[in-house]
Amino acid sequence: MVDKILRKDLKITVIGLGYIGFPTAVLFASKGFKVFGYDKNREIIEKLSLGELHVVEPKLEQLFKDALNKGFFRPVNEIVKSDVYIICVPTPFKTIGNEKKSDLKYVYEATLEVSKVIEKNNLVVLESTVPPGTTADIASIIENKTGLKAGKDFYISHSPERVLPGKIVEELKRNSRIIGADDEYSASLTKNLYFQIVESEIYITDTKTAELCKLAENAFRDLNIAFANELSIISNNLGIDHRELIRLANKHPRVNILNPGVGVGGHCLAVDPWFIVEKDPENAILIRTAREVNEYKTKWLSDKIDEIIKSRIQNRKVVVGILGLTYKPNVNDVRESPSIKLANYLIDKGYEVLAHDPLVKDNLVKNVKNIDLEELMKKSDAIVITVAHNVFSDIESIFQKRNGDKIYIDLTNLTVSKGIIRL
Ligand code: SAJ
Repeated sequence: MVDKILRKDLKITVIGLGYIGFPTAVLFASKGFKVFGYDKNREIIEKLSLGELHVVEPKLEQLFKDALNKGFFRPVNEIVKSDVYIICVPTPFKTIGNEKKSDLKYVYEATLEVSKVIEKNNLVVLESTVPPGTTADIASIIENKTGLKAGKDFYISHSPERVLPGKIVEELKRNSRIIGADDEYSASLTKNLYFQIVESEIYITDTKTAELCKLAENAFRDLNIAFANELSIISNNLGIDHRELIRLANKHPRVNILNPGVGVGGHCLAVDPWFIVEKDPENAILIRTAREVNEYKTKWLSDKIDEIIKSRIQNRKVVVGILGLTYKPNVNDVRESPSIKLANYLIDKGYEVLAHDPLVKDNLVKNVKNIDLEELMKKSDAIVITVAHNVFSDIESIFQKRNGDKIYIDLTNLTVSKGIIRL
């Protein structure tokens, strides 16, 4: 197999063509491997077959078109026998009572698909973010279904991605990578394979450590953002500008406070820490609390906005316009978006909420109408900046050209002028 990797004479099937699987598949194809991109969503496969992208990321379009034209990348809706199977399916959470638990149904579905076609000496790599123990579980499933033995007849590893949406192609190449495997040959095969696309260090460990490592990275960031969010609430209650506070505190050589915001969204930070809580609920006290603080921040902002509006406008229906629907700036992803949660809190309080986000397609957000900026400015009594997209960098001058009878609120770092309330 190592020879085949070096000769690029290897068939790879990537299962799940989302934000991670698709760029990963395209990157392997761009290096000359024969890559089959498998997704059970037929719409994605049809689109890709026509040369159309469903994931917007810098540098991705050209790489994809080249790989498709040269025949190195083939979108498929049935799993194809290959040497390597890379599982990149989503791992959302499900809410059971007060608890949030990982929902591994897509991982298990993908494992069953692989079990149908896997042969001796093949390699399975699980890239999806999972609770510790999952790679060992899927190895057992494949063993039970096929009679093949992991580490002897077939090889298996966990290689969690670490890329930042908005910089996926660049970071897939540049970031170092962790590979977890429970036998030496699985580890060395995976390392040889990823060495073809990764230009940085590759570190080897066991599967459980690699699984927890990925979760710990995202929980670490979630916790740090929770600290900033909590500080912003305390500052507001004490009449202190948290931007000034954080700017000054960060002058200390060993302090680096992150930016408070509308809350924490996306399919990673808002989800992964719960997978640690699930494994040790008694002891994951800080990790759970950070999640709760970040969720509370959105609710707290909705109460604050309500208070501000009620102090200025009474006895009539108020329209709130929010600028930004995505979970963070300059991406088109709305999963777990705190801006949408904020919009829903405001709707629950009786406001009509309109939104403007040029990066989001209308049909992605069902409950909040996405209209153009001019119409939003005209129809809204209060305008709230929720996401600091680059396209909003001039928003302050647009506000200034308007008469002052509207309430302007900035939940980002975009504006500086008086007259705009910053929370
Ligand atoms: N956010 C803040 N304040 C900040 C930074 C972020 O409120 O100072 C918010 C963002 O607005 C967003 C959320 O946090 O709602 C998450 O954004 P992010 O840019 O921090 O991270 P993601 O979710 O886009 O990507 C993370 C990254 N993980 C880490 O930085 C540890 C990325 O490297 C991972 O590959 C990715 O999760 C993943 O796929 O797990």
